[in-house]
Amino acid sequence: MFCFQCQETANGTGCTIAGICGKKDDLANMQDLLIYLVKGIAIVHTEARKLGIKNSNADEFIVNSLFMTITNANWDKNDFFNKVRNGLEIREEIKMMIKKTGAKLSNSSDYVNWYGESNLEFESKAASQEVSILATRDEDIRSLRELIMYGLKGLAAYLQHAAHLGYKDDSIYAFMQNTLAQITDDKATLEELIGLSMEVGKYGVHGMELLDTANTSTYGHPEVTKVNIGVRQNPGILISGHDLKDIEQLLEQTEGTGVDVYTHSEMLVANYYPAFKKYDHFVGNYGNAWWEQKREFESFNGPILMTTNCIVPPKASYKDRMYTTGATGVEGVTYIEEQEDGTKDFTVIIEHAKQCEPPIEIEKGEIVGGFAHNQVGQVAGQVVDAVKNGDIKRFFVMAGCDGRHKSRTYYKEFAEELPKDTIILTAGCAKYRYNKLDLGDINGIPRVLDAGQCNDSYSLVMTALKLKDALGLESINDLPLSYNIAWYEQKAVIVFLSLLYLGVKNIHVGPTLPAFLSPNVTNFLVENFGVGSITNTKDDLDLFMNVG
Ligand code: FSO
Ligand code: SF4
Repeated sequence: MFCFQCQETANGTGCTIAGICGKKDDLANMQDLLIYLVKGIAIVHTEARKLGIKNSNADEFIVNSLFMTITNANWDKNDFFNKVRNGLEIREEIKMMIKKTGAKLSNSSDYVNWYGESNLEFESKAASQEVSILATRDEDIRSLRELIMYGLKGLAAYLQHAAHLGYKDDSIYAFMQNTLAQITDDKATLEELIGLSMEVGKYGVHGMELLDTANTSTYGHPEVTKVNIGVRQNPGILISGHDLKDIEQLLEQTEGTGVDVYTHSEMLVANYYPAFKKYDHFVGNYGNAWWEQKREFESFNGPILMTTNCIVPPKASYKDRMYTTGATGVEGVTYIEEQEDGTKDFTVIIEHAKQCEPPIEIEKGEIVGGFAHNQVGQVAGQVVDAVKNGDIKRFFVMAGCDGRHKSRTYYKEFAEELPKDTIILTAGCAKYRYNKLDLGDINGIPRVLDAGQCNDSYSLVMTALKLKDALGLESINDLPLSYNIAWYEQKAVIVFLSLLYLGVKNIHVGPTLPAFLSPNVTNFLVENFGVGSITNTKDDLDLFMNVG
């Protein structure tokens, strides 16, 4: 195996024997094989599209497969066997459709031609060198191909949530597939791949915008909300991940059953949406970021529904209380299928909850969030006044991810050491490092403004654009705004590429730069975008506070 797609990769270079995340080499290889097949389907479907042939199964398959290979999403090797089998059928069906038109497929690579039937054949192909990331020998080409690939994986996650709510955009699917085809092309130059990675950022913005529209037109605009972090004395279900359609259905089905619902990690955002506030049994948020699952899932006592990554391989003590759905999977854990009519039946989880003890309280109190673009727009005047009269000196976008590394205490310390006349704009699970600190407010505006999930980084950009206009500035780079972003997995990569596409300069990415960025690609990002990493809180604060 070789995998270097996340921030916690072994020795900061790549996992080769087993993943730091827990991914074994056979699973890693099967994920590589699925990606290899996805590229093959993308090649044939891109050719088919030129002939006016469209196969919506291919669109769905590609999006779902990319999502399944995101860090900590799917741990079930059987899901990958099934997926590969299904993907081969789709690829062959499209080839047949092309053939019927009398046209000939111009690509004759192994991506479109390899075939296997048994799991054994799949495993042996999966372990072969040609399927590995390392098959691309040139480290700069490999770096750009993977930068693009991880951006597309992140984008796929957002597209799947949007599609779940009925929002699809064929132009994004077509772009995604054409791009996947291009990163298999040995003739693509470094310059072309750099251009392509910027295009991925452009579509990243479209994808996040699509999801924002899907979420807000279905559930209303997030609003300022105090979220309870304590517990009640009823049995509860904990729901984690990012999929709002899943929590909607869970809330509907648990109503009147005596079972409470709590969010974990990225699902916290559900508390901010008006549509979910009507449920009395929706108690609040339990716990912190994804990596604290082992402790927090144990003490929760009730069943846990994982709608997306991140899933930490579960401990035996709560594995039988875990359920997966969507792109996620864990061997031996019950998976909730979507039914023909598009709904999910959570009865088994609700009945399970009734047999469980109420959650053990691990915290008390409230956290405040819900500062997505619409809500911030409503207090924009107040914010602009505070900037003009000097009460707010600088904003810090501290969006992104949390993770296990000790070095991430930097973000807590950074938040604590920031001058009192600064505001943190956050989104994603990075916030758990500082959203429970008492950082106070400026003229009633909390010093930590949480927009929501990692995809709500889109909201932060909208906020920045609104501020830029209100302050009469030309570019968002003229704002008193710094970017100190924490990353972990591939959704953060699409957010990063989207920010670059929007022309945002001087983004600091930590706690370490991605291992998949080669020295030359890193130099390109430094020279053209001023991208940097982090050092220590004191030096970084000096740097940020003194940049005009
Ligand atoms: Fe991931 Fe990062 Fe959104 Fe977290 S990008 S790790 S669970 O912020 O949240 O999916
Ligand atoms: Fe290693 Fe991260 Fe890949 Fe897991 S996802 S195998 S930790 S690089």
